[in-house]
Amino acid sequence: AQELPRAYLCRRFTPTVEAAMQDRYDLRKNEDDSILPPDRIIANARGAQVLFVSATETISAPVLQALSPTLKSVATLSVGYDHIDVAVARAMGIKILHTPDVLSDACAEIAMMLMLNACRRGYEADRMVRSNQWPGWSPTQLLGRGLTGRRLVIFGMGRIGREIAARARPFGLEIHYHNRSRLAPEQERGAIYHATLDEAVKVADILMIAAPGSPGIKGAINASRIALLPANAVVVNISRGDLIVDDALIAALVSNQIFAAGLDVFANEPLIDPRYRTLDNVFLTPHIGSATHETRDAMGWLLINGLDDLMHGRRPPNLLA
Ligand code: 8YV
Repeated sequence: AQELPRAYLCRRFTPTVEAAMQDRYDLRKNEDDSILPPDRIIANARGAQVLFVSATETISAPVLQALSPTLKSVATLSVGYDHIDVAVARAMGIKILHTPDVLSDACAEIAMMLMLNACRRGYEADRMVRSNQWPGWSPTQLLGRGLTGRRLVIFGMGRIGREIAARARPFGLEIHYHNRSRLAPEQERGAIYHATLDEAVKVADILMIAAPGSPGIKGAINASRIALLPANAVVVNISRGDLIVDDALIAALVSNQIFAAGLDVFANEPLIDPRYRTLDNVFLTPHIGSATHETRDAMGWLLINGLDDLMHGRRPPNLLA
């Protein structure tokens, strides 16, 4: 029998996806699904041609170098690739595959969940009922901020941003966006373009952060930008935590300079800034944007199919480098 190529799986994928991997590879797994530091990845994956990772693994130049020349491809179960040194991989001829498109719907759903819960005080409402602290209905109880007729600014109108816009329109939100460049009209679908982030932030009743996590926009949502937000604004982040300066956002939440925030991503996950846990006006989720059964299967299959393409000399649609 022909020998199967060796692969190492850093995180446990869904059963169907792991079964498909098992058919194609001599597969070794990080059985307990722990987050492996670079030295453990290097030790465990030695000899592998394919490395399956997620955004929790840092695949920096030393990791790529230590696993070369055997390593041919890194397949990441994420659309984001800020955890991978793509330039070094490219220079070394190591192919990088990621998971665009298949997770856009799921991420847009979580964006809506965060936005609605932040605007309508979902955390406080749930807690009131659950903790048996509901004194009964009152005309002034848990008043939120409505969505209808307000302006939603999408920072990063890419694949996911456009799915958010599609879901937000029926809520009666007026859609604005900021990207490095303006979209074509058929992608824009009436959304209003702002050439600078400052201009966009100034009109953001709701600021939705959906931009890819690239070094150039780290800390983009800082104190001076937060100061530009209209009164009672809501900030939502489904992208990467390091786009926000936590000190600045927390200060604005504490002083009620902004109304609320909804956060699915954080700097230094899972060790989030502990002050977030003490605030009533934030709605927090643990990086579950793409976490549906269907989406995680689709993400896994996209990687497997892309690797099959590479094996047969075809260019995979999800090839980064
Ligand atoms: C991933 C994500 O599930 O795709 C991304 O970039 O942030 C999530 O969908 C997560 O990062 C684990 O890889």
